[in-house]
Amino acid sequence: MQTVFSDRHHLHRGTELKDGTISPSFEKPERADTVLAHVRSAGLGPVIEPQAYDRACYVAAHSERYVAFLENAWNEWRATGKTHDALPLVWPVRDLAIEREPDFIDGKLGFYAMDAGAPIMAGTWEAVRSSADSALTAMDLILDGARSAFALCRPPGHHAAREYMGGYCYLNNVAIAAERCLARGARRVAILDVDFHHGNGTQNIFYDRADVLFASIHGDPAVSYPYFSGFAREAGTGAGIGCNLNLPLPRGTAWPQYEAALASALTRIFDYQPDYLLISLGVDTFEGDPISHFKLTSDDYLRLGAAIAGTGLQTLFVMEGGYMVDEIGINAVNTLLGFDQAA
Ligand code: SP5
Ligand code: ZN
Repeated sequence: MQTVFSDRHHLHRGTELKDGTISPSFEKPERADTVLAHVRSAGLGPVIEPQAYDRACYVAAHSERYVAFLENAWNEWRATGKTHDALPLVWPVRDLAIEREPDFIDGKLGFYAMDAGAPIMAGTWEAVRSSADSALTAMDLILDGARSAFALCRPPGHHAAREYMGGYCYLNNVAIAAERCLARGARRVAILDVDFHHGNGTQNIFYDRADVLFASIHGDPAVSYPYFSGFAREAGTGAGIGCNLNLPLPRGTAWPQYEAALASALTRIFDYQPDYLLISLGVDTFEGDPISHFKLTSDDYLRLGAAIAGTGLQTLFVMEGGYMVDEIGINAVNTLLGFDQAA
């Protein structure tokens, strides 16, 4: 299968508050470079650059004012004299005012964020655009007839909601690709999220919709980030009731238990009869991941890819999380090889 990748992800290299200090984020440029090296050494297929897409493609999944915020945030931050990464430090929770966008950047950052995990620096917007454009370009390969494609996206996207960033995510790449499908004539699209963390942003964007089925297998939010979404009772609202499937699993989950949840997600997806399948491919379910708590092995990713191929659907893989830099390439590419071998 073809991989879509942009070097421009290097323009974003964020910091993170952890262990009482600010230090380089787990979500670092070496992640994507390692995956790319394994795509090449495994002979997965050609690697191409993304096309440039109009911002209307991003606004299909996000609000206009949120995209404008992402475009302008660094310049507004810089205008206050600061040169370090922009981070929010105040959030409009519970009874605080959520109706009005603040005028000043410190307030805007909190207004448009769920956590302090999505720092903005000088090159962030260029990197974020290149990541979304990679998902769009790979989606177009599939819409033009390819059985599968791999969008090697960085930064990741699945925590980004219609109007907020968080969890290393800014634009929701898989949601933007799903909207592309629908804009190009698909009737129904299914998204399967196998990142360790619940894809709260993707759920948020499609929660009231019947034309996108969102299914996610993830760490139980009672004990795992993002804590405030991903529970099994979240099944959709309005026209979208029944089109959101959360399968939370306990800490320590290994392949046998994971496979059972995967089988039920794939059954639901098959019954939905989507025109296309989009995978939010996080490999932070790996046993060695530094921030997550499942126990999948590198061989298990071959099984994951084969199971996904069993749906028979045209499938887009979109890179999300995975933080053990030494193994992330093996695990992501094993998923794709497992798919190819079974397809
Ligand atoms: C896309 C994705 O996988 N985002 C994950 C965001 C997780 N944010 C919470 C990180 C908490 C890190 N705590 C590390 C403690 C290890 N010593
Ligand atoms: Zn994750």
